[in-house]
Amino acid sequence: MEKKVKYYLEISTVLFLLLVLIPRFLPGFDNKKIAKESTITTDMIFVKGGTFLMGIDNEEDDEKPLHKVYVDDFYIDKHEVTNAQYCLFLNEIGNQKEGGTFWLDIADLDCNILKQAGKYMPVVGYDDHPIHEVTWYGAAAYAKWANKRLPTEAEWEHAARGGLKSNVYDYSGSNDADSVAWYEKNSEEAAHPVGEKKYNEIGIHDMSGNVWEWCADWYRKDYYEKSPFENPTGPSDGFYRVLRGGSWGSEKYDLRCANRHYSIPKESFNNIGFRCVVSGVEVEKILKEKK
Ligand SMILES: [Ca+2]
Ligand SMILES: [Ca+2]
Ligand SMILES: [Ca+2]
Repeated sequence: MEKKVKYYLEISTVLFLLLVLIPRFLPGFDNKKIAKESTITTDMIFVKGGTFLMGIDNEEDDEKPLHKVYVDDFYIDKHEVTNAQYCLFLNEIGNQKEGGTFWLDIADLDCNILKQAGKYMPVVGYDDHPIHEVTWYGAAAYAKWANKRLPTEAEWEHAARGGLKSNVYDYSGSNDADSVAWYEKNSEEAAHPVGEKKYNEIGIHDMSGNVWEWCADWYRKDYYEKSPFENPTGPSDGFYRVLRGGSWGSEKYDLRCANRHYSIPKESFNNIGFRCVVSGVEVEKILKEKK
């Protein structure tokens, strides 16, 4: 190699390393925070708080009674968390054990994330597919890493129903399941890339179908009979965590906004994923700090 070329390459390597490394040691530099600010404006939907009707009478027992609930303002992910997003988290934090199982069941043949040369990456063609084979713990850990949290069951239902702009559809965004959801009739037995179906009244995709979504709450069948009116957060303990929305393998009936389902938090399946929320007050705080 010519001396000049070699010299240039060495200088550019040093410059590159300085540019990458120096900001990490400057005060106030916080990768995660920056990620969070940008994702709030581009990847999250503002859901105006207020009073809405949660549940439904005359369907499954755990959905009754129809009752008034108030929730505060919050932001919710426009899409289910994807394999590409989950890999960013795994490459920073690792795949840890919690509750007796790994956050991501990477040994399961259905899992669309691989570990190669110590790095997690989506299987080719699966970047934009929703993460699945993830436990409730794995969902909650991702949310915490992203400075977000899992939605309460009440927040999830308020958002799925279209917030204060709700048209009171059966499914999130329509009474026609095919226009808004991947489910047993149209999915060909697999999840699809997020955001391909029509969004709901306030711009959120795939709340009905594609993958079930873990919520923060413990599940209890009779919870609605005596749940608090304001910002309910579920029973104080339990055995199952709440799942919402139905999946690519569900019957239409399970896609309903009011439908409730549940699973054991340390278990993972090829039809369960999640999305995250941030409280409105948290976002205000971040925006104020930015000014
Ligand atoms: Ca979903
Ligand atoms: Ca149900
Ligand atoms: Ca599994």
